[in-house]
Amino acid sequence: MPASPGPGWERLYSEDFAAPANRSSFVNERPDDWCLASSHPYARSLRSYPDGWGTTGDLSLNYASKTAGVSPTAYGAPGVFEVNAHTASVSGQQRSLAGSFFPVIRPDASSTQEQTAQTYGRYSVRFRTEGGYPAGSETGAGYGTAFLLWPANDNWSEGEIDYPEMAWGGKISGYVHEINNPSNNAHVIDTTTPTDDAWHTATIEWYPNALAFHLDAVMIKKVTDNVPTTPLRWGFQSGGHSATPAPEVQGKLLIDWITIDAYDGATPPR
Ligand SMILES: [Ca+2]
Repeated sequence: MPASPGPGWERLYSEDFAAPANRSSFVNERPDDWCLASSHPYARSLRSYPDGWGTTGDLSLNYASKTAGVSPTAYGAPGVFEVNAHTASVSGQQRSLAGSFFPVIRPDASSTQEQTAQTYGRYSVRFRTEGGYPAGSETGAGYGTAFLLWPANDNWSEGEIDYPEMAWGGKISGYVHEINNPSNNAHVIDTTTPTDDAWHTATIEWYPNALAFHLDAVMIKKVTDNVPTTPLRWGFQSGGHSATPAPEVQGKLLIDWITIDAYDGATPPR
């Protein structure tokens, strides 16, 4: 994990997942609460969608308490957060389970918006996936993840930036939604980089009037329109991608580290 944010940025958040956590430990403080139980080692670092919340189209359920954990090591990386997607019985029904989380960038701030959102900034994640799609197919109904910037006030018309977004085992991609017409994509980011061949580092740099997207330290896209100007929170949602995964489909999203920086307002976009 880069120790210094470098010129132009102030480090707000860094999580290397150094503390192991059992898979059944990601339990929310209250059933409908987004906060993890206060005794959890990541209670000040991450929040979770409540257990049982449906994902888009109800293709799967968010179930942190059955899917999330932190391993001491995975694929040569120390301290790795995992979402272990699988099918299990919930209330007598077989359901596909994964989980969605977002970092707490200012845990001592007074409002939820201040705790989780900012205007402009830099977001980096080192990640990979393992499995999660039907045997013999990397495009069939499996699991997927969107790392996304979403309006802190939940007013979608203020914008949405998804990067990296991907079907597990597919290619890393991304989307910039149109301001005031968010069901349209203003920009699409395509790569030929698979999600499961190696660790990859994806970075969004969000400046006033510019968005720059980096993959493994190479800038792959820069856009200067449809740049949000109001507070957004960053999180990562995993679940059924395009359809409900078959019961035999299982896999993992793995995250080695996350960093989030504030923009200093002075340094021009790279
Ligand atoms: Ca780590």
